[in-house]
Amino acid sequence: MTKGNVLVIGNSGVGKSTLINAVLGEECAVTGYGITGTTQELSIYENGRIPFRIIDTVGFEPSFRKASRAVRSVRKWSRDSAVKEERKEERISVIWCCVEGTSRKLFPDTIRIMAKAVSMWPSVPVIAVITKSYSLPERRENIMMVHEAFSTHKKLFNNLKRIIPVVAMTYRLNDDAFAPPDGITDLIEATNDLLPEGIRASETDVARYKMDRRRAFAHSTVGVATASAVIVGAVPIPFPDAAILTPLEIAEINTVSRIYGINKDEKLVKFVDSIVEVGTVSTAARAAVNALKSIPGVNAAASAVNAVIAGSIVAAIGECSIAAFEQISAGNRSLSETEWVKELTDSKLSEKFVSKASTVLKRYNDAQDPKKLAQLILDVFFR
Ligand SMILES: Nc1nc2c(ncn2[C@@H]2O[C@H](COP(=O)(O)OP(=O)(O)OP(=O)(O)O)[C@@H](O)[C@H]2O)c(=O)[nH]1
Ligand SMILES: [Mg+2]
Repeated sequence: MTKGNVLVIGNSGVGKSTLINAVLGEECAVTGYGITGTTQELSIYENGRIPFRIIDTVGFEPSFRKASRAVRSVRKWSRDSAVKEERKEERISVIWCCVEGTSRKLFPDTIRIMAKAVSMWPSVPVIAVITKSYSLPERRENIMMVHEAFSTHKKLFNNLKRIIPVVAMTYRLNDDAFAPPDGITDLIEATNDLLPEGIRASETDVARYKMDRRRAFAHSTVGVATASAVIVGAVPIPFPDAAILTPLEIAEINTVSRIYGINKDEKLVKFVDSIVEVGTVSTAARAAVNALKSIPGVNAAASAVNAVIAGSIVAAIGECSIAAFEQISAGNRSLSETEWVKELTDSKLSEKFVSKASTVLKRYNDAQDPKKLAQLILDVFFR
C-alpha cells in the first residue's frame, strides 16, 4: 500500500512518542533508522489501518544544531528509501510541529528553530500540535500564541494548516478529575485530509478508525480511575461504604462522556447520576465483600479485599459507561433513557461482578502496587 509520511518534530520531552502512540495504538510496527552510537536517530511507525507512516525524531533539543541533525537523518532516510525501492513515496507529506502547552515561554524559540529546520520542505503542509493541553481554559490562549509565533516565519506560516491542542494520554489532575485524551481523532482526520488524493483513506474507514481509538482512550481513562480507586479502597475503612467512591465515579463517567464527544448539559448530569446511584445502592459490593472473605484458600487482609472491591466497582462502572456512551454517540440511544442505563449498570454489578472480583482476589498477591492491581482488575473485567 502506498502511504504518506508524517514527520514529527519538537523538543525533547514534549510528548512526540506519546502522541504517536495515541494515534497509532499500541500494536503498531516500528523500524529504526540511522544508528549513531546507541541512539537511533529515527523511528518509523505504522499500522495497517491508516495510510500514513509517522517518523519520530529523537533528541531534538532546543538548539538548531541538534534539530538540523534530526532533519538531516530524515532527508537521508527519504533518499535511501527512494533509491532502494525506486519510488517516491518516502517523501514527507505532512509535518507535525509539536510544542508543549505547559511551557508557553518556549513557543517563539522552538518555532523559530523548527522553521529553520524544515525550510528544506518549502511546501509541505504543517500542523501545529500543542501537546499536554490539559487545561481547557488555556487552550484558546495557547492557540493564539502559537499562531502569533508562527506568523513571524512567513514560509512556515504559509504552510500552517491547523493548530490542534491535544492530550495524548489520560492525565490525572487530582483525585477526582482527569484530562482525557483529546484532539487525537481531529489530528488523524486533519492529517488524512492533507494527504495526496490517491493515498487518502475513505471517510468511512477514518470514522471506523476514530471509533476504535476512542474506545482505547476510554479504556485508558477507566484504567487511571481504577488505579485511583484501589488507593482509596486500600484504606481500612468499613466497606461497603461505596459513597466514598462517588466523586471518583462521577469524574470517570464524565471523562468517558467527553471522549465520546457528548456535550455537558443537564441531561448528561442526570444520566451520570443514574449510573452512580445504581453503583452506590447496589448490594453488589456488600455481597462481594462477604463472598470474597469466604473464598477457601484466600487469606487476604481486609484492606486488600477493600482495594480489590473498590477497584472492581470503578472498573465495572467504567465498562458500563463506555458501553452506554458508545450507544449514545452512535445514535442508538439517548441521554434521556435513564431507565435503560440503570438496568445496564445493575447488570454489570450483578453475579458476574462477584465472580470477577473473586478471580482478581485469587490472583492478587500482597506485593502488588496499585497500578499492577488496577491492571489485573482491568484484565479480568474487560476480557
Ligand atoms: N499524562 C500524559 N503524559 C504525557 C502526555 N504527553 C507526554 N506525556 C509525558 O511526558 C513525558 C515525555 O513524553 P515523550 O512522549 O517521551 O516525549 P518525546 O517528545 O518523545 O521526548 P524525546 O523522545 O526525548 O524527544 C513522558 O513521561 C510522557 O508520559 C499526555 O498527553 N498525557
Ligand atoms: Mg520520544
